[in-house]
Amino acid sequence: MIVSGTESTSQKFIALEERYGAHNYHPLPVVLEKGKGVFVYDVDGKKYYDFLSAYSAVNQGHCHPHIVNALVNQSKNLTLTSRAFHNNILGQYEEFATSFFGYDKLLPMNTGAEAVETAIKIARKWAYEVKGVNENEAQIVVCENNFHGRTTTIISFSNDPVARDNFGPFTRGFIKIPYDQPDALDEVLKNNPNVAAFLVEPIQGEAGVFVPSDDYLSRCKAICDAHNVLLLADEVQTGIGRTGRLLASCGNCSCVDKNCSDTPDVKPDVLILGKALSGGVYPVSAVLANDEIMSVIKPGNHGSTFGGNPVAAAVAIAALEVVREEHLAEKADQLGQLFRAKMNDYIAKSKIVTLVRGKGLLNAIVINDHEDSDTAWNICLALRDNGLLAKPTHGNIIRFAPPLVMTEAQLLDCVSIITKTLATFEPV
Ligand code: IF1
Repeated sequence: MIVSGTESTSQKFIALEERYGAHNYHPLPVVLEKGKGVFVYDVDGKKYYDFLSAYSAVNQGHCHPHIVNALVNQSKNLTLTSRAFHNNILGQYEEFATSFFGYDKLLPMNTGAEAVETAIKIARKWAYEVKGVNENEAQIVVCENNFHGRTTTIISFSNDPVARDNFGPFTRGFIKIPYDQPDALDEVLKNNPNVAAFLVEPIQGEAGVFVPSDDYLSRCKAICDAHNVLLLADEVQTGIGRTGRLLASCGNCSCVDKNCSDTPDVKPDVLILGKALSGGVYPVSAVLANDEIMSVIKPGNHGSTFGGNPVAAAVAIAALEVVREEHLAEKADQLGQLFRAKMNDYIAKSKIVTLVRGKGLLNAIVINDHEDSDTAWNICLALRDNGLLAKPTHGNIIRFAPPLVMTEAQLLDCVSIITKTLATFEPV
């Protein structure tokens, strides 16, 4: 339980945000001041397991020394040149990351939403200049319940009223189909020669960690190929080890782990990365594609003041080195299987939890209550009191996504915190 001293120190910082910050979030009431590996500490020194990892940005663990060193060292030398001049790190990073993920070229940006926007722009330009679609008629197919970011174009094809309402007028040129239904994609592409691309999350994160059928992406890729349509994979949340593979789509990446057999490999035409590309140390995102596609972008077509800056480039190299050297994809795979097995043991005798789903260390439990109930929120408050931080996604789903640097003993400790907490919510 929280002692009154804790409450008052935290309350002071919460009140400042409440008074001076825009109210665009409803955070769990906990004020953090330090992070190390799988742990975060609040302003009173209370220690928590982080089971959100900043929405999968902190896959490498908080303040990973190798990544922080890269940040500190690079920031003493050169932080920003803009792209008006070259810098000596960007090319090294581009060489490193293209070989890491198996693409010809990389376009550097800062946030996930910017990378998604970049992919959309590349796909449209490709449609006009390579595929031969008439000007302004290109369409992009997206999925129901997608989450790709917060820009005006991206929310134009969201179906979350909270993210969308009263932000119109919206960008045209998007067609929505149900997720995990390749036949729906086939139907749209058969009837529409103006489709440039299909934009998809390999697992829908915000929708509640919705894992599609094993062959979903490979079937979508085949359908796209048959209709000369680009597959744009948004791996901002699923990429970089989170789901037990380097990428959730995984095609032809340099991922040499042996866990790639359950889902067929798919190489997206355009790969969108963010979040853990920097280990959460700095905003770094990227779009990767082969030359036939990326070459539609010419000087002046696209860019960003901070995109590809030396600090971002140095940090991203270090963050990817950690993923490879610490075998984080393999760890996520093994720990994820253990986590779901332990949760299923609990669920077998639970009334409050109906199921656990996910892949690697991107998992969610579904609470046996209606969507607008506050049970999931109350469980998260109790988890906080018991030393573990997680956040509901929708009223009745709790996402569990710890840093991938967790040990098996720590994971079992977390399972014990979670199950003991859940037990206090079981009906008597
Ligand atoms: C927030 C969710 C997660 C993403 C995918 C692009 C972006 C995201 C698949 C944009 C961002 C974030 C943003 C964050 C909450 C979070 C989130 F719950 F909203 F859906 F992770 F699950 N593609 N996801 O998941 O990346 O521009 O934010 O760097 O507070 O909005 P960004």
